[in-house]
Amino acid sequence: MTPDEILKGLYDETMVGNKPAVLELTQTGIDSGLPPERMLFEALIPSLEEVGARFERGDWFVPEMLIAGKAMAGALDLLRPLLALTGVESVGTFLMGTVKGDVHDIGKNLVNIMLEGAGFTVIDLGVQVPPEKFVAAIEEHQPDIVGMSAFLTTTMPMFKANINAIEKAGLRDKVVIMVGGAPVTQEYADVCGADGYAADAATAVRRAKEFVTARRAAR
Ligand code: B1M
Repeated sequence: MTPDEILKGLYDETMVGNKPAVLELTQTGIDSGLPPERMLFEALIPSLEEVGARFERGDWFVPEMLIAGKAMAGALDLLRPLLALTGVESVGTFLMGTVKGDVHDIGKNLVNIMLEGAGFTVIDLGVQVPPEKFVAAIEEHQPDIVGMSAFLTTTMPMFKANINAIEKAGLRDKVVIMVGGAPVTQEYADVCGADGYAADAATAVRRAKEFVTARRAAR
């Protein structure tokens, strides 16, 4: 298969949630030396974006989103070792979670993979993380950065609730707080009192590195 055929196949089969075909095509891509970033950014992510657009238009429904998401997650599992470097000295510790009420995790997991690839130690609290769990994990792991993802306009207010809980626990000055997720904007991040925002995984890594460098310099 040519690279273009693999990419087109990945786009089409992710869209219809054909996980076995997506896994096979991802493996074919890996075996033939197709860069994992191309599979991600030229096929898998655009495919999920189209799924989202169809859902928004009312053409597709939750089951279609679910199977497409599962197919994408399977591909990410195969790509993870190629995207994440190993044996690199830790740049810093990043505590990450999707906020309470929100089960979306593909974007969060992708940010995690890219952070690990850049040398961060990532502690992933998973999805539906309540404020008290963020607080307990900060106390336990003492991360440099706390990252929160929200993918629904209805769950974005949890950023503020989490930040309030972190403040109340006397931990706000000890961590940098970054937020992100599909509906989040820089303006929203500012309003809820976060230190940083990124629209995508690559920008999240760049911002995280900048924050850690600034923290080290300030000590
Ligand atoms: Co849902 N969903 N979903 N969904 N889903 C969206 C998010 C939606 C935009 C679809 C749409 O209408 N176009 C819409 C939200 C609308 C809104 O509120 N603005 C939506 C909805 C409405 C819902 C339900 C309410 C549907 C329903 O039940 N009626 C429901 C809610 C469930 C809940 O959480 N309580 C629901 C459910 C689901 C599934 C479970 C079926 C499934 C999730 C599977 C999973 O994640 N395990 C699902 C899916 C797959 C999607 C879409 C199609 C794809 C999401 C995705 O994985 N994108 C999505 C449509 C879309 O996004 N276009 C949609 C790919 C991923 C790589 O991108 O997630 O944006 P993204 O992550 C990016 C950036 O956001 C950023 O970096 C990532 C990588 O570049 N980023 C950060 C993420 N976290 C960051 C943190 C940072 C910095 C950057 O710093 C800490």
